[in-house]
Amino acid sequence: MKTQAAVAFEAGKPLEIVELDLEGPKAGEVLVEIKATGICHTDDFTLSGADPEGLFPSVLGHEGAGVVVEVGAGVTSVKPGDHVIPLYTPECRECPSCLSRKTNLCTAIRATQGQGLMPDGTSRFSYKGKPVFHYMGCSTFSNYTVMPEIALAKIDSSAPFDKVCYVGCGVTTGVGAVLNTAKVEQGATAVVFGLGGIGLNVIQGLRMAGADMIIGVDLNNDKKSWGERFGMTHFVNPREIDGDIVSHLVAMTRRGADQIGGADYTFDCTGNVTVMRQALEASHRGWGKSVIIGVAGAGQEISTRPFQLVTGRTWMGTAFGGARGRTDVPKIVDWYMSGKIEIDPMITHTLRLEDINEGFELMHSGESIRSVVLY
Ligand code: NAD
Ligand code: AHE
Ligand code: ZN
Repeated sequence: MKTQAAVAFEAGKPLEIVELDLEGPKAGEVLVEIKATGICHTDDFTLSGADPEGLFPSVLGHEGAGVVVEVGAGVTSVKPGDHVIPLYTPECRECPSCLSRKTNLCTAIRATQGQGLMPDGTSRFSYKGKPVFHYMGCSTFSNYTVMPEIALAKIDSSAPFDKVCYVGCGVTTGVGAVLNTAKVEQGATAVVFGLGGIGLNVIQGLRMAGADMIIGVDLNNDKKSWGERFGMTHFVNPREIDGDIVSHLVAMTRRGADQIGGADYTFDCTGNVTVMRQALEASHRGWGKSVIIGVAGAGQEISTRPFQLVTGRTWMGTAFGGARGRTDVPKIVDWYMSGKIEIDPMITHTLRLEDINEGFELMHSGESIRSVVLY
């Protein structure tokens, strides 16, 4: 069949809207009509050429929602007409990682996914007879895509596609980082670096967990009101303080008899390795947990004095907020439907596929929180 798609032909170049050929689903695969897709900073990161796994030409996009059109042989968990969210972190429930119960990082198809291919080692997309790569196993910047069955979460069919597509990455990553990865408790103090599409969801997760003090850090002052909208209690622009950001945050979080300072939990939602170090060092001596969410480019490394860890801080990371997609994503959609979490205000822009490059520009200028493309 044919599908309209925004294709990344080359790193650093705008996406091009073209008609691709799409092969139907093979055994264990599912053809999905994508109804809406968010644009995440990670799509921009890969398009920029900074992703060591970036492949071109490819169909980017990993934050979608849609409807099952056709299933391949042996598919039993979804059927045509089901509403689904594609999962870049699948959940096979059979691999050693899934069975360990210690991680959400299913390994069943990770190798081929990283090569831009379906589990059988081939692509379903082609342009003028030449293969086009899949991306993160999802490729939601195409109106139709083929997904492995284990990478689809079946969701409430009354949930609006243009909102719950965001559960496919940003919402789950931010809220999950707080609830699944850091396991934040009531009354905690927290610092969130980077108040974009992920950071605001960390803030809403912290509010759900009952954190007392939620400090947001961003270089863009417009993000102050955004953070406050979701539960942030204090805002710091590192460019507008005297001295160093770590000392500033430690001073802000000084409480109790020992007056040591430092937050119980800190989160990097920027992808900047200098910020990642600041986040670790702004966490509390003895028990602070610092969670890396941001994705850093090829060749970037993090560093700190080992003393920071010797003295009890924990440096950790999270992918997809530690969520097991087929199990957790339908629950998060239900949280949205019952009003437990908010999504609507964060979808600041909706675009047509033809205008998808505008979504990247809005992200760069800091104007958008999330842009969503509607098919
Ligand atoms: P975004 O562009 O919407 O937001 C980034 C925010 O960080 C912006 O508000 C920006 O002003 C702020 N910022 C940039 N540099 C800063 C600095 N030095 N100090 C303070 N603030 C700064 O991006 P997003 O969609 O929220 O994604 C954030 C990061 O999370 C990206 O690196 C993305 O690739 C990553 N990500 C990771 C996962 C995961 O599973 N680990 C999932 C989704 C996104
Ligand atoms: N391919 C990159 C890393 C990209 C990355 O870290 N991706 C996150 C999801 S970001 C979603 O917006 C992730 O889930 N990672 C786990 C995984 O298995 O990819 C690189 O550096 O090579
Ligand atoms: Zn993402």
